[in-house]
Amino acid sequence: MKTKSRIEDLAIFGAKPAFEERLHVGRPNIGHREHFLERVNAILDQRWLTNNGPCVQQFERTVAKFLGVRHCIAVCNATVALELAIRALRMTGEVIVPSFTFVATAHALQWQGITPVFCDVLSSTHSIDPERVEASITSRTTGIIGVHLWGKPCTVEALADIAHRRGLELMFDAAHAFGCSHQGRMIGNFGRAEVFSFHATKFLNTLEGGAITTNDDELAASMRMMKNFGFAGYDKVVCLGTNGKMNEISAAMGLTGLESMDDFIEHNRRNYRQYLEELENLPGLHILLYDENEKCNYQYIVVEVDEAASLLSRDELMAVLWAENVLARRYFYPGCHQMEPYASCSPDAGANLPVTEKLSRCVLELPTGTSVGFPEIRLISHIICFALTHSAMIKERMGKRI
Ligand code: T4K
Repeated sequence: MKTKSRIEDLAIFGAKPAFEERLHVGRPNIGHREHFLERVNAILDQRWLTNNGPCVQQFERTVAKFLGVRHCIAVCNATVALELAIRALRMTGEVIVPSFTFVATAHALQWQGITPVFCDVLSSTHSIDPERVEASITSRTTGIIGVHLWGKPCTVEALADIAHRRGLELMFDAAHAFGCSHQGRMIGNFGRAEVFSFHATKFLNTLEGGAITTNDDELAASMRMMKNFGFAGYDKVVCLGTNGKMNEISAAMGLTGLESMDDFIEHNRRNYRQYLEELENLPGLHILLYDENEKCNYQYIVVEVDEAASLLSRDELMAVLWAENVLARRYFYPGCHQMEPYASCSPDAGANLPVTEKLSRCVLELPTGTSVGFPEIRLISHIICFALTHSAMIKERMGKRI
């Protein structure tokens, strides 16, 4: 059997993986290539490459319409978008964020001299736990940043209630959540502002890119100026700004991806359902479920490997997958609180973050997206099933290598 012979050749036992055969997490979704190239040609013909050009304007209008939000401000990446929104909301002192997120969420605060206060997450959704948020508020707290991790919405209402009662700003890192909804309303409309990432690895990509969305006219105007050095017209700078502009080629990629979004979702949903079918009933393995009554982008296949019930640990399973050229990833490991500069500032932070600590030890992200289909998922699932049913042999061979 093909899977068996591949497994017997595990690279951890000495075989060399063929680079071009690797199955990655995060392979970009690429829309209609010809449409993209036509747009690029038009951009080159017009010789308008950046600085709020026609493609960026069209991209912003299209995204705002799709999300049903008043303003979309396209930016060069989501990290800068977070920095802009945080500054425009005048957050200072301490801001409460989850530690179980990509480190950019925390860095966007620290970069501006604001202390990210790490808060634990809910084990059900992997998003920030409102009860823990409330307990983390101090006299220095000015805001909360929720992260809709994996495109699964935060408990938005509970967070809004806390922000309202305690006089705090609330915004969301929606880097993973383009095309997702919460109670029928598109993500992009919650809090004072929301930030999307259009990085190559995201559901919708602009190569590199991001956007801030808001229904607040004043806030939008201020962020627009900030992303363009603080210019409020020719020769007139009215505030401290930066260069956060999206370029035209990126916007062209975004417009092209938007045309194919329904296909991306359908493909991702098929992949998700196949993984559910193939991996169901394996001891100690849980796939994070999406609420199919909401709009989802299904961009992430997130597996929890239960340390107590599984026959292999998450890291052992990952080693087997990597040996078989399946580059599953430990997102988000370790938690931000264990990364610098945060670990040195608060070496004991983990004591208050038991769910984060557990998730960072047990979560594994598997390849999906439009570059992965039925045969790849079948192969990945077979490798996982084989590994779990031959765990003793795998452990023994791994032990011998050490
Ligand atoms: N907030 C959250 C919650 C985020 O997840 C992120 C980004 C941000 C904020 C900040 O957004 P941006 O400022 O980036 O717009 C990757 C991405 O670089 C990062 O955007 C993403 N989150 C994070 C979760 O993943 P790395 O360091 O893990 O990337 P890397 O180079 O290891 O690539 C990841 C996988 O994607 C690999 O398997 C290879 C594959 N890949 C990657 C690229 C760039 C491709 O197949 N093709 C490609 O072109 O951070």
